[in-house]
Amino acid sequence: MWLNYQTVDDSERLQEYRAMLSDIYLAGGSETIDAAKAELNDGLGQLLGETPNLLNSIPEAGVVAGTIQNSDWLRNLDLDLSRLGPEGYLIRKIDTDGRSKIIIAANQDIGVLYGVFGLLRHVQTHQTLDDISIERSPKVEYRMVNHWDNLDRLVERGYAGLSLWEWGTLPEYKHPRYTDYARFNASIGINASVINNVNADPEILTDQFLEKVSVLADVFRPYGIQLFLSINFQSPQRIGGLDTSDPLNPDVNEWWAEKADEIYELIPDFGGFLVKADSEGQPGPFAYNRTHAEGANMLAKALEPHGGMVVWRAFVYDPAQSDRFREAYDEFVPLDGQFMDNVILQVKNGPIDFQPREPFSPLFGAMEETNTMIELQVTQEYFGFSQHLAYMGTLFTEALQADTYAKGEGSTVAKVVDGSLFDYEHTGMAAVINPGTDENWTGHPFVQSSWYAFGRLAWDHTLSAEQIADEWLRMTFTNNIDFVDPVKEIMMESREAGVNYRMPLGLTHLYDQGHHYGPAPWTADLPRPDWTAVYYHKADDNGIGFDRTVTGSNAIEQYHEPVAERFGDLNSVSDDYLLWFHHVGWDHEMNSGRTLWEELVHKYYKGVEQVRGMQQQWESIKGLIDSERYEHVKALLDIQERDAVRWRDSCVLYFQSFSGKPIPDQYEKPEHDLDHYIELEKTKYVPDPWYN
Ligand code: BDP
Repeated sequence: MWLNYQTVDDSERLQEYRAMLSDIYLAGGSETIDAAKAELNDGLGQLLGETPNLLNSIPEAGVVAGTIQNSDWLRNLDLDLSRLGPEGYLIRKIDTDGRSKIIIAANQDIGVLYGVFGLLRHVQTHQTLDDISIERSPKVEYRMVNHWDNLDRLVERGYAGLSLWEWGTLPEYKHPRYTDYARFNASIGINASVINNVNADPEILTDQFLEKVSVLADVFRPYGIQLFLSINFQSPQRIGGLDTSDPLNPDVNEWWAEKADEIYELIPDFGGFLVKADSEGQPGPFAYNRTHAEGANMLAKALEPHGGMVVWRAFVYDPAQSDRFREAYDEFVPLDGQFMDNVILQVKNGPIDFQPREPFSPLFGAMEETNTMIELQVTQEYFGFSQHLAYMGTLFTEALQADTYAKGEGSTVAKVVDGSLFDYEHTGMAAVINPGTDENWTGHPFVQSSWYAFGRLAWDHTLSAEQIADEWLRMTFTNNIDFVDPVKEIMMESREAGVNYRMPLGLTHLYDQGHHYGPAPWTADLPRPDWTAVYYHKADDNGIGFDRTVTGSNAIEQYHEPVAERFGDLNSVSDDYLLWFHHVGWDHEMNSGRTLWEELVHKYYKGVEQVRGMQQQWESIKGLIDSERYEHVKALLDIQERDAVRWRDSCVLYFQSFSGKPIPDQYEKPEHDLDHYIELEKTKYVPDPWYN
C-alpha cells in the first residue's frame, strides 16, 4: 500500500532529512499520540535509513509534535491554530536559538497524528523541508468508507479475497491487519468506517456480534476512526422478538433506544447506523405506510442522546417507475426538511448506479434542508473488478466539480457536500471500498489508488486527480520520474478508456443482470425491465439512447437551469452525456463531423487503442520497480486488452444489428459474429464464485 516507506534514494534530500528529522519529540500520552510516535519512528526510520532518536525533551534540531495543551514549548510559540479545527494540523519550519525545528502542531491529538502522516507523505514524495509551511484541515466532517462485507466473510462486489473481519476469532484475537487497516485510513484522513454490508444481516446487532465489533472499534479508536454499522430495518422482528418494525410503534422505538444504549455501553464513541431501506428487497418503512423520513427519524431519535448519526441511503428505484433515473429525486425531494439534524442522506454520485460515466445526481442541489453526502465506489463493480486498471480519481473529481447551479454558477456538488452551499448541520463523503484478505489488500494493485484518492478528496476536494495520482505512485512505488510520468498518464487515461470500450457517448448499464463484468447489451426479458440492458440503451432501427427530455421521461426537469436546458438540448449536450438524455438517429451529425454510428464505432475502437497504449507504457517501465508488481500489472493489462476487445466487438456488432451500417474500413474487424459473443458472455465471464 502507500505506506511503503523506502529509504530516500536522493542523496541530497536524504542529507537534508537526516539533518532535520533525526531527533523527534512528541508531546502527550494518549493512545493516539502513541500511534503517531510509532508511525513517525518506523516511518522515518525506514525513510532515513537509520532509527531516529525519540527524545523526552525538545531537541535542538528536529521534530516537535503535539497539541498546544500538551506542550508548553509549542504554546509559547503563540501559533494561531483557530482555523485548524479539531482535526487540522500545521507543519512549519521554525528557527529558534539559531537551530531549525520542524513543528507539527494541532488542537487535538488526532490532528497530531494527521500531521505526522502529512510529514511522512512529504518525505515519501521527496519534497524539500526548506520553508515548509503547511496548514491543513478537512473540508467535510464524516470521511467514511463503506464495506459491503457479509458476516460469512464473503464481500459483495469485493474481488480481493475474504472479508478482513475474522468473526470466528474475534473478540479474542485482534488480527494485526486491523491495525494496518486503521493506519491506511488515518494516513489519508478517513475517520469513519461502516464495517458491514448495506444489505445488512440483522445478526450484527446481537450480543455475540456486538462484542466482536467493539474490539474492532477499540483498534480503530486511536486512529480517529469511528465505527458505524449497517442495520436491517426489520431487526426488531428478526432478532428482537417483536411482531412489527413500524417506526411509529412505541415498542419498536423502545427496542431501538435500548439497542442504542447497549451499543454505546460497549462502544462509547460509536458512529451510528447506515441504512439501506426499501431498496432492492431490503425492508424499510414503506411496509407500514411510513416515509423514509419517519424511518430515519426513529433511528435518529434512538442515537441522538449518544451523539450518533443515521446515514440514510437514497439508492432507491421501483420497477413501476418508467424511468429509474427519476426515482430517488421523486421519492426524496418531497421529504426535504423532514429529517432530523442527525440524519445524513447518502446519495450515489449519479442517478443510476456507479456506472462508468453518469451525470451528477439531481438530488445534489435539491435538498436544501437535508444534510446530503455523496457515495462513491472504489471497488470496481462496473470497471472490470480486480482485473482492469481504472483509477477513479478522475471520476471522483468529475462528480465533485459538476455544477448544480442550485444557487447560480459555481454551486458545485463539492460545495453541496461540504455544506457550504446550504449550510448543512453535518457533512460527509463515503466510498464503497473493497479490501480483503488478498496479500495486496485490493486485488488489482491499482485499486488502492482509488481508495487513496477518495480519502485525499474527502479531506480536500480541491485537490486534482493528477496531483493525487502523482503522490500515490511516489509513495507506493518509486519517486523515479521515468516511472511516475508514464504511469501517471496510464492512470489519468484509464477511466476514460474504460468508458470508451464499454459504454461511450452516454450509454449505460450494458451489463448482464448479476455480475456486472462483461458486455451484454442484448440482455432483455428479465423480471424487472430496469435490470435489462435494452431498458437503458433503447436501440432500434432509427437510433439509440434514452429520451429524458420533455418528449420522453422529462427527467431533465429535475436539474436547475441552465443544466436542464444544456442536457435537454441536442445541440448543447456534451457527447459524454448525449445518450443519457436523447434518443438520437444513427445518421445524426456529431461535433466531430462523423455520424452517430461512426462516432460510436470510433469510441469503441479508441477504448481498445487506449488500453493497448497503456500496455506499451507499462512495458516501458520494466526494471524500474520490483518484478512482482510489474509482472502482475502486465498480466492484468493483457486481460484488460482481451476484455476491451470483447466489449468493443460485442457492442459494435450488437448495435450494428439495429443501425444496419458497416464498420468503416479503417478498423480491424471483429474476429467472431454476434452469437459467439452472446454465448461467451453466458459461459466464460464470471471469474470467481464470489463475484456474483
Ligand atoms: C449495486 C450493487 C449491489 C448493491 C447496491 C447498493 O450491484 O450489490 O447492493 O448497488 O448500493 O451497485 O445497495
